[in-house]
Parts: sequence; C-alpha cells; structure tokens
Amino acid sequence: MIGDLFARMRRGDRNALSRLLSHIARGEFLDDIRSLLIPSPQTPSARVIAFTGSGGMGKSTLIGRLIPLVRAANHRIAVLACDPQSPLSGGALLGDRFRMGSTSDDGVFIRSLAALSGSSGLAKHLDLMIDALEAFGFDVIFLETVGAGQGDVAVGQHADALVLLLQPESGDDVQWEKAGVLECADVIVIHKADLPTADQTMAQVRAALDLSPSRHIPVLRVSTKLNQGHAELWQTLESLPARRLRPSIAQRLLHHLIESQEQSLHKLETQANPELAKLLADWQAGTLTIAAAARCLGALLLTSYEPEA
Ligand SMILES: Nc1nc2c(ncn2[C@@H]2O[C@H](COP(=O)(O)OP(=O)(O)O)[C@@H](O)[C@H]2O)c(=O)[nH]1
Ligand SMILES: [Mg+2]
Repeated sequence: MIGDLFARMRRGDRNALSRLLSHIARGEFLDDIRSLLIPSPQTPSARVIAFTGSGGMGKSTLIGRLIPLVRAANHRIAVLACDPQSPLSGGALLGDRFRMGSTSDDGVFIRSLAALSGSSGLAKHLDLMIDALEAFGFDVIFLETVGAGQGDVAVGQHADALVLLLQPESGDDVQWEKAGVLECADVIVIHKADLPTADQTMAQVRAALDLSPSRHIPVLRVSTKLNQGHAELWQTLESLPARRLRPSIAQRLLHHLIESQEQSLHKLETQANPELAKLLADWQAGTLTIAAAARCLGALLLTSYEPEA
C-alpha cells in the first residue's frame, strides 16, 4: 500500500505526496517509508532554508512574498510550516495558507504541520519529510518554525541556512541575546522595517553581533508591508553555501537499528523478561562491567528483534 502511494508520488501525484507526509507526521509506516526514500547518489539535493522567530514576526507573510521570487528563478518550492497548534484545529492551517497566498501553481506546495510539544517548535520526522519533498522534485524547501531558543539550534541541523526574523519594538532583544540564537543564524532579517523603531533595532542587533565578530552574519531590513527588501533577501539566501549534513546510508541504517532496539527493549521491560532482569541484577551487583552488560543487552535485543510486518 505504501509502495503504491510511493509510486504515485514518484509520478508527480500531489495527493499521494500529501498522504505520504500525513503518514510520516503520524509516525506510521516509517520503516517502509525510510526504505523507499533512501536517496541515491543521483537524487538532487534541495536547498533547505529555515525561517524562525517568535509568533507574529511575519514569517508566513514574508515566505508568501518570497515564493514568487523563488519561482521566477525557476525553482520548485515546498513550504513546511511547523505550527504551535495542531493543524487539525483548522485556524493555523488556514491562516498560513491565506497569508502565503493561495496558489494553483504546481511548482508550489504548502503544508502545515503540528509542532512537537516542548520548546523545539519542530515537527517530528522532519528529515523524512524533507527526503519525501526532495524525491518529489522540489529543489527549494522552506521551513517555518516557531519560537526562539533550542528549537532554532535544532532546526539548523535540518537546513542549509537559518534565517532569524526580529521585529522592531518586540521586546525580544534580551531573550535572543540570552538564547544565543543570534550566533546560530546565517541571516538576520529585521522584518516590519516600516515600523518607526527599525533603526534602533538594527543598531542593537549590529552591536550584539559585534561582540562576537567570529562570523559575518548579514543583517537585512525587510518590509513586507511596503514590499521592500525581498529581492535582496532571496539573493543573499541563494548565495549561501550548502551546509546541510545528510545522513549517510550507514547512518540511516543505524538510526533504524536504534529505533527498533528501543522498541524491543520496551517490549522486554513490559514483559518483565527474566534474562533482562538477571542481566541488570548482575550489573548492579558489580559482577558485570558496563561494557559486558551492554554487549549482553545487545545480544538479547537482537535475538528478540522482530521486524515490522
Ligand atoms: N507593519 C508590518 N506588519 C507586517 C509585515 N509583515 C507582516 N505583518 C503583519 O504581522 C502579523 C503576523 O504575520 P504572520 O505572517 O502571521 O507572522 P508569523 O506568526 O511569524 O508567521 C500579520 O498581522 C501581518 O499582517 C510588515 O512588513 N510590516
Ligand atoms: Mg506563521
């Protein structure tokens, strides 16, 4: 069934792509999907750009304005918006679609996702979703994530570039300095530059960056309201080097191994497996070193490993 869906997706069926993303978001059929999505050396790599910043900074609006520029440069673009609310509640999904502009262009694909709970502001299995969008043929992928702090660092691992949006008068200045988010950003956008205190915010950001001059980070003023600064922003993004680390085939396999072994361990624990209990007791009593105990655990898990049907 996933095989069928995948074949349809490969033929350019957007519905199939949507359904595949829904399965990934719900954590379904992950093993099969991972196997089908192993990129070959010929799979072209998409440029993945993450936009982050607190809610209300204008991320969705800005992305909506960048899409036509990306299309004009002949790229096919997908947007994954990680929302703090579940898209099932409707509001976030419709809101973002609306702000990004509705489109009948099949070189554009926009999808809202529920963010994981916790501070990361990221949807689960984002890497797999990016693989799916790449396999479909999108060569630019925008990620919209909410929040400042750890999540911004985390999203950086999935992206070639991290764009941090700040806005005048947000009172966020202390927060972003503390979280060290400035240093993670590849580009800083002072958005809503039409607001009166934009110059002050710009000066504050520059001063903060001067304190750590190890890296040159472009700071751009953009006003979506006045339609200013988008071309410069896209030019800057296009010129940044690719950075995203894609896991090797061996790392993908390791990832699968770890996930499957966690499931096996959970099963042994819930069944109160006697061999596991003895092993743990021996280790606690000091008759086994941690290395020996880990080896025994590995052997036990591998013998109880049952691949998903
Ligand atoms: N003054 C001003 N307001 C803007 C600008 N861009 C977006 N906004 C407004 O900011 C609000 C939040 O925008 P949204 O894109 O939903 O922000 P997000 O939560 O970061 O995705 C909306 O009311 C927008 O109309 C801008 O350039 N200038
Ligand atoms: Mg938004």
